[in-house]
Amino acid sequence: MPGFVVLHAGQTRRIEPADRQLNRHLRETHQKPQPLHRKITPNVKQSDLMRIIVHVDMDAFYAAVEERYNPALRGLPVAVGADPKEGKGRGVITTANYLARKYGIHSALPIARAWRLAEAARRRGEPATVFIRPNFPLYREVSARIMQIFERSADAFEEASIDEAYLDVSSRENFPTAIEHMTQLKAEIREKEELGCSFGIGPNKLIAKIASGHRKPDGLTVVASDMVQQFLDPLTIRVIPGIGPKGEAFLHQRNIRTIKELREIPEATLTEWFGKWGQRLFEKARGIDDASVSNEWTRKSLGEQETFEEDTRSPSVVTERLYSMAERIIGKLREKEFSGFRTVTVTVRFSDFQTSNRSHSIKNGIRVDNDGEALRLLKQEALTLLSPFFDAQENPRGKAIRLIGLRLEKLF
Ligand code: TTP
Ligand code: MG
Ligand code: MG
Repeated sequence: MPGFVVLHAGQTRRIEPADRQLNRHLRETHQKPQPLHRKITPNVKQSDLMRIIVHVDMDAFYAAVEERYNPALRGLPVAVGADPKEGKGRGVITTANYLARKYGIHSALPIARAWRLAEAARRRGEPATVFIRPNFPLYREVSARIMQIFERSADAFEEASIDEAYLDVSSRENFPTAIEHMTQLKAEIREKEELGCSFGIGPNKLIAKIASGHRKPDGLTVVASDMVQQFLDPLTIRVIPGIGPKGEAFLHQRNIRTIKELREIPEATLTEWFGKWGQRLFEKARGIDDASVSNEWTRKSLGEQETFEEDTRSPSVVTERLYSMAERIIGKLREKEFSGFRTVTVTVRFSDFQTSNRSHSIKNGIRVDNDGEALRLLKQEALTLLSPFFDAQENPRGKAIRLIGLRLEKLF
């Protein structure tokens, strides 16, 4: 029985999430089961709850974009990078598609060496490699569109590089729903952008990132929290973000090749070798990572989301929650010593997971120095933004609401 689940396109496998396991245990011991739709109570810190973090990385990104816009390239080995000048070129490969990788061509390889590898393959009778100069504006444009798709699908989103992102989907509550959703997302990217990507799902960013690289291309690797150590142990230390060629060589000299071997090194030894980074490495070897998923802009905003115990159609229930969020958010705003805000956003997620945001910006902003007044104005703004979700235009089929969020942006 594998400790973690690797899903490829079209494959599914049943996973028993921790909360179902817990409930089975509770029932067997004649205790009351917990509701599966966990309510995120405002005074429970997110770090106290089980998180579900996704990392997604596009497959052979620059090369895949080139293939998408030039179908003649499909099925051929493609290397994107400097001009090879028949083997005399300077510069490096930015990336190669998976066919070219079979020849040993990869990112950061000197272009002249890539050329020699391609020539050698050609002489063996294999297809010739197509060398292409990078078209960065195109990659940025495609990246921006993909990021928008990812961003819509998460409670919190972080663009980690041109072709990768972290999504916090904790409010989707369990691994199976997250898996289903990410499978859909993968299909959506394939359909809209004709590109492949690999997903990793885990209890934190570190595990999600390692998982997304575990099976590439077109992978979906899921590591539940109780499987973390089993997943990590046999892997090479090189998969740990921050261990580059130098760190790897240093550890190899000390006979440390796998994460299991790294885990056997005492913390004091690691700090002696690496200083403060040694402490982080000690944690990473154990799959520990508390970093939150956040883009710079999210730090400049303040908000809360809450999933209802049961989906609701009651305006008074939703309004009441929204008002109490408003109170807490104004409190936080003052705690963090901001003077005010300019934009208010209300998020509504319906029972079918369709999620909509409505925002309003107030030209001169709302100041929090007169606390009572700011709260009154915020409640008014929030209610104005919320009410259309109850009318036939925004919600023609009268869907029930699953989650509500309130966020203040453009803080000052
Ligand atoms: P990666 O995600 O590292 O690589 P990739 O998407 O090409 O391939 P895969 O993820 O399937 O292994 O990097 C994303 C893009 O960033 C890549 O397409 C080109 C660029 N890049 C460089 O320009 N130089 C580099 O050294 C690397 C690693 C990537
Ligand atoms: Mg990639
Ligand atoms: Mg990447």
